Amino acid sequence: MSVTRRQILAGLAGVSVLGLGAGGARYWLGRPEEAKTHDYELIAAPLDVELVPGRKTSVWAYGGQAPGLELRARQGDWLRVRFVNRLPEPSTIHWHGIRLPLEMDGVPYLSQLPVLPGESFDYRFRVPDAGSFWYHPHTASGEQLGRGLVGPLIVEEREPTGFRHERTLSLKSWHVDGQGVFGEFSVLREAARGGTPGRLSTVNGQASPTLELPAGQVVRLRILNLDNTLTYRLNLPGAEARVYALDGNPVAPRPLGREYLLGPGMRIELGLRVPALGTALPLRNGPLRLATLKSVDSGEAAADWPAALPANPVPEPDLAAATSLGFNFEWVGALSGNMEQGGAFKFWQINGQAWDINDKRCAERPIATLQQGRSYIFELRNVSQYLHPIHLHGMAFKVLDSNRRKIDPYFTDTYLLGRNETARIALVADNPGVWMFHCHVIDHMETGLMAAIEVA
Ligand SMILES: [Cu+2]
Repeated sequence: MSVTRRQILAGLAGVSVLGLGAGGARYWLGRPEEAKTHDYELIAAPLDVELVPGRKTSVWAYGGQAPGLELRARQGDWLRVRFVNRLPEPSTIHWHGIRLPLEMDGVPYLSQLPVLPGESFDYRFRVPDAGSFWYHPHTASGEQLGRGLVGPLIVEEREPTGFRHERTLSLKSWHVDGQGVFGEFSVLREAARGGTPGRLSTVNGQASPTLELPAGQVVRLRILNLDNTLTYRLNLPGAEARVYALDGNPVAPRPLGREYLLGPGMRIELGLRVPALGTALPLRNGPLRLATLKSVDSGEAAADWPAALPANPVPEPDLAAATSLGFNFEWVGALSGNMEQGGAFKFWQINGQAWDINDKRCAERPIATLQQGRSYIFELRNVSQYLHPIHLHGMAFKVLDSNRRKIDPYFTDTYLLGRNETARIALVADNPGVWMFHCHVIDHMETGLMAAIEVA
């Protein structure tokens, strides 16, 4: 049994689910009759966990874990998740990066009504692309994601890849004090800047854990940034690591280099050649250690670098025939005057329009309407000093170029737009509906930096 399979089983123990193993084989856990209607019963509920040693933190968990239960499906198959809300407030689940029909996208009042406490909702959709994705609410995001409602969704390739071992590393910082007590998820002065950071950094819910990896093997590390705010400056000094995929889409394998900026919502898949037995490598955010990767005996012959992962069936935009649209991401720079009426603060806007999270009808005013089947080029212009990981629902896009860095064009669902950067992305508008287009710094999204794009 591989390291991966053991971990999956350990992670699922005691939870009532039907899952897919790393090799694609189905196995049973829990009550078989439930499998007729869904693959997973995913319960969101309060849970006490120990984030700070000796202290209890009351988080909100998916499937009894925070970050949530790792969901797995096989490319091209259906994923059926019964979401059960045992939280004290309404919620939904959005499946970040999955190309699916609008009614499964989890956006309140657009895809579905919020799922009330005590209610459930069945999500059912096919997963067209293999890769590392994640799920989270699209309601009261600052608090709900902040309390722990974030989880990995791994879509396995249909055929075995060259990787025999893999690990998922979910990065999240928590807005807790030294006693493990939650403070504010959003502070106004921070929302108007880079967003409110958590103070306690964790990997898979543990502060600075030691992760054991098989010596001599090339391990697929799926690193997911599930944080509300932080852009991690990922680095693995002393390691032999290659990039295999970015945000759910394969790239031609290349050395990791000195560091990689992983913004909120973004993912990177690395091949890591695990060094000789007993070696410890730091995984770092800039100079800060996030985790220690320790090599342990695998009992297997040393492995070579796997081949590139197979490309996903994302439609190639027709650049010659594409229509260009410009999107400016700006700071509003004013405290809104409508606080007395219960309005939201607005610090950010796209093309002069700030999204109001309290206005259920914002989606009825799309910022752009795309003709179904046509190709488009978006020019994204960041007219601010802060980083904005720009995410589009419903469709993957191809990053073409940037005025600030050299780009090898690649497909993604989230692009980290640097300060004063202009980048061009392209897509085929092949998925009808009204799709959220927003910054994944949750503070930015909740104070204006969100819009709707219609495909009709
Ligand atoms: Cu932003």
